[in-house]
Amino acid sequence: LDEPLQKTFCFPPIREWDISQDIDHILETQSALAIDLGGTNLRVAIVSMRGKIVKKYSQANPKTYEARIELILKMCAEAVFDAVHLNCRILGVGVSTGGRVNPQEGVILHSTKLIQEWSSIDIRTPISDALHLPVWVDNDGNCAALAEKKFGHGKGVENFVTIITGTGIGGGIIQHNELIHGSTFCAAELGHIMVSLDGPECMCGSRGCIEAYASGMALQKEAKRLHDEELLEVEGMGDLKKAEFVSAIHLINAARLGNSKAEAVLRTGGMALGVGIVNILHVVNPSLVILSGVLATHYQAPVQQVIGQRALTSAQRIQVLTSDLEEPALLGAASMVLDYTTRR
Ligand code: ADP
Ligand code: BMX
Ligand code: MG
Ligand code: CA
Ligand code: ZN
Repeated sequence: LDEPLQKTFCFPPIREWDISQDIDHILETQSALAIDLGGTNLRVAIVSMRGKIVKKYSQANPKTYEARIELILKMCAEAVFDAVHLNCRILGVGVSTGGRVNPQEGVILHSTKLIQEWSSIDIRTPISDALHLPVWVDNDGNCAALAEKKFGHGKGVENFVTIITGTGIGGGIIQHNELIHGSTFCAAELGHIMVSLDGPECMCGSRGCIEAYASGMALQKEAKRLHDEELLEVEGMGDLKKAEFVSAIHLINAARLGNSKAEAVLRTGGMALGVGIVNILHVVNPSLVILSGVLATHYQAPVQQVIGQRALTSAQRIQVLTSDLEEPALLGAASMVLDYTTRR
């Protein structure tokens, strides 16, 4: 502009607008409340859009419907209160739970004995009524797959499968970038792939399921059996008193210290899981399998080995990775909220 005109239109200099700062702010503050209900634990977390767990709350999952709902609402109320002070804006609630879930209705259709009094349950209504927030629900293994897709090794991978070990074994299948739910919301119940005609009893009422061989609960049962027969203790493990609570962790420690009985249990678990995964490869032929949960690192090598021995040539080259996510089920629950509420 020439001088006189500049004087006539004397605008203040326009502030240089840094859009990346605004996006940063949104990613930091826009958050979801995530809930994960498992065979042992009930967890609630505030999760930011970036997939950061800002704060986490853990309790034992109560054994009755009434106590469970009461505790969920109490933990959520505490988290909503804390979110204000943490400068987190809660957009909605995502629920990850064991059991067959109809995500459209927000209903848990059926659960195994792993979670009692948890069949035909509308979980959406009590939470949305109490918190006045939209609520999304899906199965925990399915949520773990969503988390891998958004934040983990599944980013940009069109076809992959995830297996999550906890008290039970959960699964999730991403096919053409979408979760598979199946005709009655029972797809990807990968813990109940059967690898023998008889085999150990499973919490689902059947037998020979990979969950009955390789889950945290299966290993704990074997640990207890060995402990009762005084076969678990080995030198270097410290004193395992007769009455002490034994867990999968004791079994793993004993195996590491050379206890051959414990090693055999873990070997069988790894073999069962591996054969189960080979079956998955032959049904959906994913390019990647992601193992997550408490036992993932113990199973990666045996699973890879069984694939090498037992899979068809065309399925041999698929990758088996261990998840690098802290809490896949919780993060996946959050991702349902973050993806839906920001979709245009
Ligand atoms: P949930 O099944 O309730 O979702 P978790 O994923 O937290 O719960 O898994 C709990 C199960 O994992 C229990 O059976 C517990 O004994 C077992 N566990 C917890 N930590 C470890 C660990 N470090 N190594 C092996 N097993 C573990
Ligand atoms: C059970 C089953 C699955 C679940 C899996 C992992 C119920 C209640 N649960 O196989 O739906 O995905 O456990 O659950 O039917 P977790 O307890 O190990 O987290
Ligand atoms: Mg779980
Ligand atoms: Ca599943
Ligand atoms: Zn089963």
